[in-house]
Amino acid sequence: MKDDGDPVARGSLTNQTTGCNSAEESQGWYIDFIANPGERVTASPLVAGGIVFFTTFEPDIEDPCKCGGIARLYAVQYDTGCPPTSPVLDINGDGSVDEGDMIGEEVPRSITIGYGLPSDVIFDPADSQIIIQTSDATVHAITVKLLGERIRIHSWRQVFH
Ligand SMILES: [Ca+2]
Repeated sequence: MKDDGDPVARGSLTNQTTGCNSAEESQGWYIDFIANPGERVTASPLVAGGIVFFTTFEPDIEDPCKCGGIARLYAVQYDTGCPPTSPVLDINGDGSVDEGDMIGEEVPRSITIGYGLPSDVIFDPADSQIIIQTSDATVHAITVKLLGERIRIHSWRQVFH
């Protein structure tokens, strides 16, 4: 979303619920989770290498009071909401990100990562992995390939309180 200080109406955003529409003239984009009843974002997103990563949780539709549900990871272009132009997530789990991580001719914008409420997304630049924990205590490490230059730590400073 382009924030110029004025309130943004839904009508001035591009609907990216299905497909990839041009977002050039709009003030941002949105995705409605209409394919999976109850699906919602419950944790903070992360932007890295032009991609916004965020998790969603779809409660168990049979018994919404149960603690379980489906956790998904989304990876879309941060400025348009469109799927990445080349594979970003290692969806077949072979440790590398390439054409084998496409579904047919398309780069998927989300994958199911497990069962339970997902945590915030954490990026591990040393191993190029997205780390997410689900409420069933499983830690999911998904290899990613970011667009552009590889992200690495150039320096750091330690702050004592
Ligand atoms: Ca792969």
